Amino acid sequence: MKRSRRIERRYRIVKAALAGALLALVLAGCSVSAQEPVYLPLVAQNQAPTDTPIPPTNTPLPPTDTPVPPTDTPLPPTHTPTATRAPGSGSSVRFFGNGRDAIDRIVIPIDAPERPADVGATDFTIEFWIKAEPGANRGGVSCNANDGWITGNIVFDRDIYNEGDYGDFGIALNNGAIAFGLSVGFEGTTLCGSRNVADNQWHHVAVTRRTNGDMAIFVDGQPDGATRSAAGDASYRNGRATMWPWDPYIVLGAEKHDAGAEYPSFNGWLDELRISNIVRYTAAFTPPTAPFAPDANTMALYHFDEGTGVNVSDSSGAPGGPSHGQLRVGGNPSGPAWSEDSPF
Ligand SMILES: [Ca+2]
Ligand SMILES: [Ca+2]
Ligand SMILES: [Ca+2]
Repeated sequence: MKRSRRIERRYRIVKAALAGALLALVLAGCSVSAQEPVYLPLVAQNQAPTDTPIPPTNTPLPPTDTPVPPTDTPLPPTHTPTATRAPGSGSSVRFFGNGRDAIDRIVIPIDAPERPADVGATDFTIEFWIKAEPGANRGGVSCNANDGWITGNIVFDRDIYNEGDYGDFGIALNNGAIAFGLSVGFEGTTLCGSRNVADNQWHHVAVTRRTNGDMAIFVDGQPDGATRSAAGDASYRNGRATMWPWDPYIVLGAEKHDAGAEYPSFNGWLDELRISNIVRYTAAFTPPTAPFAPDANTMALYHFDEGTGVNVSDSSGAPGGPSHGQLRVGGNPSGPAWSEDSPF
């Protein structure tokens, strides 16, 4: 009995001690609980570190050497034909080779709607009179190369940007001689003549092309080179979609896309441009001695005798026409300028 009381007393002591310990734990818990607000900043530290890299807000720009299409979408000429050419009152157009900002050139729309000046589905001839001062056109072309003509001083530009699709072509000065290039799809070449036309005299130039691929150049009625290259339709495909606003145009006197200094424009005079849907010359001939008169194969004819204003009239009378054009004037000296220096 005495022993069991002693045990009971010890049990009470232990019990009391346990109770005390439990109380202490509870108090300690209350203490931690009461201090929780103190640790709120620690919660804030769990937010994203402020030194996390922030994505750059300046979206990368495309390389600056990527050709950007001009934003001034050209409008087709709206004027009515004048066709009031007085004999002996001829003029020409004088380009200065400014070659930028779509200035110093003549533009002729050929699509939407399709115009007769859009030759190439059949055989064709392009001919004109040209005059240039020695040394004023220093561009050179890559002869016998596809698209080689585009680095010459461009006189007649029926290029489309990049590959030729149905086809594209152009005529340029190659160190004073004529170069005629044409492509169909990925195939094509540049035919180089050797006769100098940059001697400050007027010269008659004709280029011919057959759909079998035959190409030829004539200067002052003399053969100046011939070759056979890509066959097929070299016209501008009707309704062709493009992001390059000058694709569906013939451009005279400049590289139509203003792609850079390596594609120079023409510095000199141009007159009496005729575009035909047949090959008119197959051997030496006497150059014309008077302005052309339209016939059934004349698809476009420009006398450039307006002498003022920005409109150039197509006098061909071709069905589906006319294929009028416009001067886009600018630069220093300001071109194109009307000139009384002309063969007709
Ligand atoms: Ca004229
Ligand atoms: Ca092209
Ligand atoms: Ca067409």
